[in-house]
This record gives sequence, C-alpha cells and structure tokens, in this order.
Amino acid sequence: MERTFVMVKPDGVQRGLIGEVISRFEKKGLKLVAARFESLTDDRVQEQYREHLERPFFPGLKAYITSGPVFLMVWEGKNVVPVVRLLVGATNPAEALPGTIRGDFALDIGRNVIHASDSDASAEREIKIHFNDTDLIAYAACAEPMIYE
Ligand code: IDP
Ligand code: MG
Repeated sequence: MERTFVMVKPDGVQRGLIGEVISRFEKKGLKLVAARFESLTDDRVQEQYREHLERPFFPGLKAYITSGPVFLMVWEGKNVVPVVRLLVGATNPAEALPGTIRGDFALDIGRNVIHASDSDASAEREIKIHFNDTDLIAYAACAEPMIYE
C-alpha cells in the first residue's frame, strides 16, 4: 500500500487544527502509520524543502516552519499521495476549494496550515528525512474490508 508524508505546520498547530486534520484523514479511510510532535531544525527544513532553496520565499518559509512545533505523520492507503493532495487543496489558500483543508482553514500562501508530499518519489524521500523504518508501524486495520473492495 502507498504511503505519504504529511505535516501540520506551526500555524495549524497553534490554531488547534491537528485533530481536525487527523479526523479528516481517518474519516476518509486512510491509516495512520507514524506520528511525532516536534520542532524542526534548520537542516531538516532545508532537506524537506530542498527544491525551494533558491526561491525568494525560502527564507520566509524556513522562518515560518521553524517558528514553532509541527506535527509529522505518515499515512497509508490506496492512491494516498494524490488523494491527500486533493484533501489538502491548492498551495495558495485563496485558490483552494471549499471542503479542502486549505480552502476551509487558511487565507495566505505563507500560512497554509499543512504540507503533503506531491509524488510517490517525494513521499519516499520525505518520510526518510523525518522517520526511521522502526517508526513506521505495520498493523491490520479492522475496517479494511469495509474500505477496500
Ligand atoms: P505545496 O506545499 O502545495 O507542495 P510548494 O510549491 O511545494 O507547495 O511550496 C512549498 C511551501 O512553500 C508552500 O506550501 C508554502 O508554505 C510556501 N510557498 C510556496 N510559494 C510561496 C510564495 O509564493 N510565497 C510564500 N510562501 C510560498
Ligand atoms: Mg510541495
């Protein structure tokens, strides 16, 4: 089964949205396989956002992501990478559709509440930045026959 990396960013944590985010993914039928609450170091942020290092917004992005604790997760499910990106919504919350996390809870591209991997390759890379193999918990979810054909 595919996996993706999701992070509730410091604004999402401070605004009390961790539970809302988890609840949406749980209700969708996705399976949580790892989670950790922590403050990220500059090194980990640079690794996480390495494709944006040279962008003009990167210093602001780094200051934002290191401004407080984040909630890191790995979610598992069928087509989980594109499914979670749809639930998260467009990068700019002004363009994110109602019903998506960014569409419902954010206004500014620089405070968009949540990160989710954009491809299977990014997911694999990002999971490894933040989690060890032993952090990923394999277990049978009893509702699976009700969620998958
Ligand atoms: P994504 O989070 O939807 O994958 P990316 O383009 O990968 O979007 O950008 C990573 C993060 O960088 C965004 O979620 C947002 O927090 C921040 N970001 C992207 N573009 C801008 C910008 O133009 N101004 C400020 N922050 C930006
Ligand atoms: Mg991205």
